[in-house]
Amino acid sequence: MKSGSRSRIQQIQGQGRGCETPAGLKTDRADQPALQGPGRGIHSRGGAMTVLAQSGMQNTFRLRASSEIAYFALEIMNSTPIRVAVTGAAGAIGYSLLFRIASGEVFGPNQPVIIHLVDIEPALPVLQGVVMELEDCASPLLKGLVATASLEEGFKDINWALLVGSVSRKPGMERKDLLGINGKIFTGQGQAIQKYAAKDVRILVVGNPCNTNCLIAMNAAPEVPRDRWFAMTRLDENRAKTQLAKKAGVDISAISNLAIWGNHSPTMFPDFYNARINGKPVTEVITDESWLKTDFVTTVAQRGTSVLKARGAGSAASAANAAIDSVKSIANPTKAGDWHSVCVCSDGSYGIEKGIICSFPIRSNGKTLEIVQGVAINEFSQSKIDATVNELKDEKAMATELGLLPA
Ligand code: NAX
Repeated sequence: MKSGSRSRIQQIQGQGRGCETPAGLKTDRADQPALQGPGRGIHSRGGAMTVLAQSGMQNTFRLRASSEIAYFALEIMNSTPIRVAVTGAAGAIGYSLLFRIASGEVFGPNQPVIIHLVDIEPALPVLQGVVMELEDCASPLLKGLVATASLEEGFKDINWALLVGSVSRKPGMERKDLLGINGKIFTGQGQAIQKYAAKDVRILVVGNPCNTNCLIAMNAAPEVPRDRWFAMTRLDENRAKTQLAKKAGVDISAISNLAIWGNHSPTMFPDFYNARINGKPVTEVITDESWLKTDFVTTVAQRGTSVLKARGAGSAASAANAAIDSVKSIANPTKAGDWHSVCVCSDGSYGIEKGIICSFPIRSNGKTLEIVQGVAINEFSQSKIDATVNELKDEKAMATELGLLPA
């Protein structure tokens, strides 16, 4: 791929300038000076609607149709669409992800989106088919599509980047070879994000090796704050929760506080000691500790391989689902007392090397994330965390040796 080449195959722009209210009333900024801030420009074509009051909720207005006696409470959309880039958009995970973004499931039912579908040049014909299908969903929230192999177009003004695209490991390929190929991709994408993305951009890396790819991209974009970079271990968390729920014979919603520590790889540690089932420690409900330490950890670690063997293809729908869960958990406040798993730039918590992208127990206040402090770690857990963190340090050393990270 020649980055920066203009290879856009389709662009639907300009639709995000107004918004349709649920009553089908067209809004238009150009002739509506009265309202400022989110939701500005709300009026009917003939000016029949008047804004009576703005409720405590952002973008919720109480409206009255002057032609009618009744009062209506209408929830209206944000007038400004956010731009979301998905790389590897022609791939399997992309196909499971894009339609859910367009439907409003990820960013909410009132948030219009413009999706940037980014892939390499040879994938553009396939991408064109994906674009057609997205259009054919007729989602009222989808305000534009940009399908491109150009990093400039792909990342221009984006608020979220979901970096899924990467090259899969081929038979006979060493881990270092894979890192060499994918590392270069993430260097270019990091630089492009710094140059072209919106100031509030947040980035979730899914493409493997996702922790180190994220580290490489983050280092290639020193002006993008480090707390905006995330890599995905949510699929491991979801897999672990399912195994615990099945073993305990409880509903999945009974499982909480399940943190994945370390690298998204078979070395990751699903921390069953601190997880809870209906508020009780897992070890009080599942008393077979040996099962937890062996079968459970191994099943979660090998789940991707098991899916691959059974399906003849890697986890795609569950991976897309985990990406959606990750974004929602980052962007919305965490339920009281709970936490979730996402890889963030280590601040040295729990003695984990500062600056590496590592999975921790995380809480969000909807704007910023914090690594949960004071989680108890016993000898077994510590040995597991050390092993997975050592693997991250090895990958970092490898990337440094390959010139993908500063020495
Ligand atoms: P596919 O092979 O189906 O799709 C990959 C797509 O990426 C292709 O369309 C390809 O053309 C595109 N691509 C390659 N280089 C690119 C570049 N430089 N810029 C933009 N696009 C590029 O793979 P898929 O099943 O979608 O998996 C994508 C990635 O997710 C893989 O690296 C995979 O290992 C990783 N996964 C990560 C998971 C996680 O939990 N973090 C779980 C699932 C998955 O294994």
